[in-house]
Parts: sequence; structure tokens; C-alpha cells
Amino acid sequence: MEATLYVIPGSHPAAAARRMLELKGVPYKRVDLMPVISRGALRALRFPSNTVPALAIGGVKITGSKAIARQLERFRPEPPLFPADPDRRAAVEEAEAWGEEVLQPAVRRILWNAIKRNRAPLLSYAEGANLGIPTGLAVKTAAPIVAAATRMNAADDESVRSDLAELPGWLDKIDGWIADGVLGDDPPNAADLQIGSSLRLAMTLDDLLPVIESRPSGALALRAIPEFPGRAPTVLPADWLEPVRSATPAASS
Ligand SMILES: N[C@@H](CCC(=O)N[C@@H](CS)C(=O)NCC(=O)O)C(=O)O
Repeated sequence: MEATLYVIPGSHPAAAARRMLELKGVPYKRVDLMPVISRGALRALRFPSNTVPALAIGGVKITGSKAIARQLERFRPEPPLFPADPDRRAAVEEAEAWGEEVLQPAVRRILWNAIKRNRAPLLSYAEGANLGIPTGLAVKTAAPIVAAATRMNAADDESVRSDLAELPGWLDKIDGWIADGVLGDDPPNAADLQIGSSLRLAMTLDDLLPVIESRPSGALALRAIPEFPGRAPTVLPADWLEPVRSATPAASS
């Protein structure tokens, strides 16, 4: 089975798709694209939409982490990404949908807002990527791309401040799913990968690492997605981080 996965370095849903392919034992070719420019490339390649992850497999073109999970499950059922029991499957699908609709875009907004403040860490997210030009050069010329991605993803200050205020409650929700056995399957289920990949991206930010790593959520993320590139030193305004700081166990004790 020929498979090609189109990704953007550091993209969290793309990391989830890579892990799905690995877990299913499907060999694939990875094509790295620059953010924003990726949109035109994927359109030209006639994918159904213009975001990554995008997977070409067995003559089919699929866009989106959720659609890719279902297509891979059809092509190669073992190991399963979804539980066989219908009630458990419904719970996993609910957590996966929340991960895709709520957590994934919020972490994307936080990341772009942080990168807008300090572009230097971009290079660390491109570790292991092949963008067709030297990554150092790609990063040096990335200012217009960062500006466009910040705008296109609505990573404005007001939204990101509100995302940070919500984050402790979201982590409680994820910890609750882990306690209830919806998340935390071995091997990971589709919701573990969807939510784990967003948490992994959030954990690349030194501003957020302490509040996540000490929780069941943090351990889940590391198990689900063991490898994730990138590291950004603290950069977000201290008053925005107050809700996060108060929810960090070491800080609040
Ligand atoms: N919810 C979709 C969204 C994917 C998405 O928005 N991906 C981002 C990268 S994380 C993207 O392709 N952005 C295009 C760009 O930055 O220009 C999924 O789970 O696949």
C-alpha cells in the first residue's frame, strides 16, 4: 500500500496522523510543507481540503486527522483506533471530536501568538523536517508567514487570553476522561492521539509545560505521542498566565 503523508513541521494533528500510521504499521513517505504555502500546494494536489494532515493512500486522498483515522481503520483494522464496544466507541468519538473542535484550534492559536512574540524557537519545530530549502533560511524568512498564520488562525490577543483562562478546566476534563477509562488505551485510541497531540504541542511552550506535565493529561500525551519537536521559552504575558499558574500543583501548594 503506497502512502504519502503531507505535514507541516510541528503541526499537532499531523503528529497524530503520523502516529496512526506508525501504530498501524503502514510505511509512508512524509512530505513537509511550509505553513500557509501548504494551502496552495494541497489544493494543487487536489486534496478535498487545504489543511494538513493530508494523506494519499491506495489511490484515495483524505484530509483531516479524524477522516484519516477512519480511513486507516478501514484499510488496516489492527491495532484498532476505536473500541469495539459501541458505548466505549461513542465515548471515544465524543472525546476525539472535542479534541479536534476545541482543544486543537486553541493550542494552535496559543502557539502562533507565542511565535509572533518570538520567532527564534521556530527552528526547533522544524527539527527533522525537509522543507526543500535549508530550515535556517526558511525560519529567517518566516516573518510574513507567521503574520499570515496568526491572522488566518485568529490567534489574536483576546482569543488567546480567553484560551489560557479555559485551559485549567480543559485539563480537568481530560483528566476526568482518563479516570473514566475513555482515554489512556494501550495502544492509544483515536481520542488519545487527537488530544495527546494537542497537549504535546502545548508542552513545547515553557509557559504551559509545568501545568500539564504534572497531571495525568501530561503522562497521557507523552505515551500517545512519544516524539514531538519544538521548545519555546516563556513569552506570554504574565497576567494572561495567572489562571494557568494558579492551577499548577507546585505553584498553588
Ligand atoms: N481540524 C483539522 C485541521 C487541520 C489544520 O488546521 N491544520 C493546520 C496545521 S496544524 C494547517 O494545515 N494549517 C494551514 C496553514 O497553517 O496554512 C484536522 O484535525 O486535520
